[in-house]
Amino acid sequence: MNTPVGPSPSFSTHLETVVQRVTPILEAYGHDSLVIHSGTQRLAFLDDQSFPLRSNPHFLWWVPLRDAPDCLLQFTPGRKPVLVFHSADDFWHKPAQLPDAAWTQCFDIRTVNSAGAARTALDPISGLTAFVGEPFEGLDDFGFSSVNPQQLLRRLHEQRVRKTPYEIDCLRAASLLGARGHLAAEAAFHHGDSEFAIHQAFLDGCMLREQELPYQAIVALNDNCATLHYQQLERRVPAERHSMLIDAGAQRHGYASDITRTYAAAGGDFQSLIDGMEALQQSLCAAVRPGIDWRELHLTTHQLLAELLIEQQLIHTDPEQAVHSGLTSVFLPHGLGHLLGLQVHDVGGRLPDPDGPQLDPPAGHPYLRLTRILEPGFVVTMEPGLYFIDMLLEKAMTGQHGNAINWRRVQALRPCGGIRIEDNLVVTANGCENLTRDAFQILKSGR
Ligand SMILES: [Mn+2]
Repeated sequence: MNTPVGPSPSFSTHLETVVQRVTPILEAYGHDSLVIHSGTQRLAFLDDQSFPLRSNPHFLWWVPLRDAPDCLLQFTPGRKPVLVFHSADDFWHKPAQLPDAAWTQCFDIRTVNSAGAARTALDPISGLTAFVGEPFEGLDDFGFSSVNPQQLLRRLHEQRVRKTPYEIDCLRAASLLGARGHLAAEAAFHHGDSEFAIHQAFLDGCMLREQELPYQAIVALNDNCATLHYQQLERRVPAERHSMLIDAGAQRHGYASDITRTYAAAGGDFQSLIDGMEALQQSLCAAVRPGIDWRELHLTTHQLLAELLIEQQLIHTDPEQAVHSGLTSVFLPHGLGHLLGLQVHDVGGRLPDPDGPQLDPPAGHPYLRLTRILEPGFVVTMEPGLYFIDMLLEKAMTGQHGNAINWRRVQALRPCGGIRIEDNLVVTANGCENLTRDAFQILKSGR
C-alpha cells in the first residue's frame, strides 16, 4: 500500500492512456482535434461576487489543475497536447500559477494574460475541431465545428469509467485526506459539539476549505440523520445526543472520496443496529469483484436488510415478502452506490455501450445510479443505509406495510434518525481494494 504525498509520478503514463483512448474516438467522429475548457468563474446576479469555480471534469482528466479558470487544452492526435494557461493581469486577485511539477513537462504550455488572448494561442482551429466545456462569451468566434456533441461526450464519459493507476493513486490520497477529516469529526462528536462545529473539525482535519470539497458535507445529529442529503448545520448543541451521521469526502487533483460513518452517542439498541449494518456493509464489500451485476447486488442488499430488520424486531414478515412488497425500501430508499472519480457521482453508471440504450435500474428502485456489471478499474461507493424517515413511515403506516412494522420499536429508534456506512472500492482483477478502510487503518496505526 502506498500513500502518495505529491503529484503521482505515473501522470505521464495516465496521459498516454488518455491519448490512446481519445485518438480513435476523434477519428470515428471525424474530428481532427479536441479543445477542452477548464471552466469560467460565474458572477452572481447583479453582483461582482463570483461562485466558487467547479472545474470541467473533462479538463481535469487531462490536466491536474484546479482553480485555473479560462484555460484551454488542445489535443491533436500525433502532437504533444497544448495547454493554454490563463494567468490574468489582475491586482485584485492572485493570478493562477503553474505549479513546479513534473506533469507540466507533458504539455506544450502557452501562457496568456487574458481570456481573449487564449484563442490566438491555440493551434489554428479547423472546421473539424470539437469543443467540450461550458459555453462562455465569445465561444462562437472560435469557429468550432461542434460544441459538446452528445455522441462524443458519451464516448468520453465511457473512457473515464475505468481508472488508470494515476487516478487510483489520486483516489487513494483523497480517501486518506477524507479519513483524517472523519477522525477529527468523530472526536468533535464525542466531545459534544454542534453540527456546525463538527463540520469545521472535518474541514480542519482534511485541511480543505468548504469550496474545495467534492460535495457539500452532510453532518447530522439525531433525527437529522434521517434526511438523506441533510444540509442545515445547526449551530446549537442539541439538548440530547443520540447519534451522528457524517457523509463527507475530500479530493486530490479533483478526484473525490465519498465516505459515510454513523455513530451512537452511547451503547444500546441503536449501537446494535449500527453493528448489524456494519456487518451487512462488510459482507457486501466482500462480494465486489469483476463480473458482479450491481443491480443484483443492490437487490441482495435489500434481502440482507430484510433479515436484519427482522432480527432487530423492526418488522415481522418473511424476508422475501419484505423485499418484494417494497417494505425494505421504506427503510432504504436510495441506491447501493455509484461510480466515483472526478465527479462524486461519476459519469457512465448506466451506459455500458455509448451507442446503446442505458441500463435501467430494477423496478421499484429508481435511484440506483449504477446498473452495470463491474469491471477491473471501476471505482464504486458501497453505501447501504437504514433510516427512519418521517415521510416514508407515515405513508407506510396507513398503507399496505402498516401491519408488518413494529411501530413501538420504530418509535424508540426514530430520534436516532438513521444509519449509512459508505466505503470507496476499486474493482481489481479478482476482487477489490477498499480505499476507505485502508485509509482509516493507516491513520489508526500511525503510519
Ligand atoms: Mn456516495
